[in-house]
Amino acid sequence: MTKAVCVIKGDTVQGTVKFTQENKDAPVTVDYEITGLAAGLHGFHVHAFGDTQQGCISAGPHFNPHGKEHGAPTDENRHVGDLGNIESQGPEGPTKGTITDKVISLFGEHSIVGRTMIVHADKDDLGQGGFEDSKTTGHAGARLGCGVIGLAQNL
Ligand SMILES: [Cu+2]
Ligand SMILES: [Zn+2]
Repeated sequence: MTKAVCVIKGDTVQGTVKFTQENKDAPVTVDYEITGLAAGLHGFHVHAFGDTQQGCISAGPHFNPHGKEHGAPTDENRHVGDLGNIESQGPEGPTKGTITDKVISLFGEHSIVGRTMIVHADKDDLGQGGFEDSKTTGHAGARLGCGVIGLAQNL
C-alpha cells in the first residue's frame, strides 16, 4: 500500500487530502476533509507543479501529461488531474468525502506525488460550460486553497 497526503491551506480554506493505492495497477482512493468552503460545488484538481512559492498560482495548469482537454473524471478525454468537484453544505461543517479514481497514480512517470492539489472557488463545469476556459480549467475560478502532495508513512 502506497500512501500520500496533502495539507490544504488558503486564506479561509484548510484541510487534508489523503491518497492510498494498493499497487501500480489499482485505483487511487482519495479521502478529503476541507473546512471553510461556501455551500455548493468546488473544482478539485491535481495541478502540474509542486510549487507554491507565490501561493497556489505557482502550481501551474492542471496536470495533463497526455495533452488532452479538460473533462469530467469519467471522460476518456480528461486531464490526469481532473477529479471533478467536491460539494460543500456550507462553511460551518467540514466538507468530507471519498473519490476513487483510476487515472491518477502514486507510481511511475506520471505520479501525482510532488504535484499540487487545489480546491477552487467555483464549480468545475467539466468542460461543458461553453466558457473560454471550460476546456482548460472547467471555469472553476479562483484557487482558494492548495497543498503539495507528498509521500506519507501513516495516514
Ligand atoms: Cu484546479
Ligand atoms: Zn483539467
